[in-house]
Amino acid sequence: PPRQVAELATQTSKLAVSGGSKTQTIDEMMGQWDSFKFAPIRESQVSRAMTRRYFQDLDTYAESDIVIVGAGSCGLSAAYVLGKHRPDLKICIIEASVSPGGGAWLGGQLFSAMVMRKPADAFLGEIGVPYEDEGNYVVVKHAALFTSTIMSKVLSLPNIKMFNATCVEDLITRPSEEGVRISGVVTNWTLVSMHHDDQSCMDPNTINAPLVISTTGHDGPMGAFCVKRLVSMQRIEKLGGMRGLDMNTAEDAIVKNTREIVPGLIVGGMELSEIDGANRMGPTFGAMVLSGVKAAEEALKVFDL
Ligand code: AHZ
Repeated sequence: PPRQVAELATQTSKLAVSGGSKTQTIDEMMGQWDSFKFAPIRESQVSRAMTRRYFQDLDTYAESDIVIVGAGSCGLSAAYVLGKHRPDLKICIIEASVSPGGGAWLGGQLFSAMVMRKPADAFLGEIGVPYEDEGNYVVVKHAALFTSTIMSKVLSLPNIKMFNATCVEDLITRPSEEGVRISGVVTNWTLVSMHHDDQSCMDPNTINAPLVISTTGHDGPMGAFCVKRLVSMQRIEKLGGMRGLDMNTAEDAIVKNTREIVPGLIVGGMELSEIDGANRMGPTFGAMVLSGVKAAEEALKVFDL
């Protein structure tokens, strides 16, 4: 009966509160497994704990200050700098994959170590990732150490929300003196976006923002999304197309060319190589983090006005 259900819910939430307040350390827990018991819970509490927060976040970030598209090494670095410097800005990250991090979980091919050329070691020092100094470059013992650390820093910031398993499938535009200004993003669950061709119409959702930073990587099933859309909406004539690998040329070019491509859209990381016809650098990540820093700096100029 509904009354009993309500009473049980009240009881379990009281128990959960008292259970939660009696904090036991892990060391105290060890060796006590015979008497071990979790604090009780009602299933609906779990559902509500998740959905209430998610829908609150959707509401809060429907009007964001900055949207970052793509949570690879470049996007996460940009998010870190922005979130740290401007705790007053609402920063929303949209990541197509369930697992954020892009190509930065391994150092290259399937090898673990991650190389960063100097002076990008400054970024590792900033976020507290240890490395071996090899002279002109440094080596992090596992790329996942870098990626998990930057991600934990970014996700701990109160003014940043990441919506993963969600992709940007279009850009919001507004007429402006320069022709068009990018004013936000059109989103959908990635799994829904992947089925537009075999299901009936499944309309998307939107996020308004005066500034979008796109870091969706080089061309691929999802990559280079925003710059490809700029071509199809006739804001740029054509893509230069990423060129062959040259570490020295490529990394300098990516950092140098990190910029606002059309009003309201800053592009960073490997997505840039598709516009500019720049070389790829392969498995060296200094340009990704410093392009993220520069993209953040470009964005901050807009908000510092
Ligand atoms: O899932 C993508 C990845 O996590 C995400 N993404 C792509 N399209 C998206 C869309 N909506 C939302 N439409 C989208 N998310 O963007 C992220 C891109 O991460 P990445 O690691 O591919 O790009 P990056 O520019 O941050 O780093 C590039 C790393 C590379 S590639 C490379 C080479 O090929 O030579 N070398 C380096 C260092």
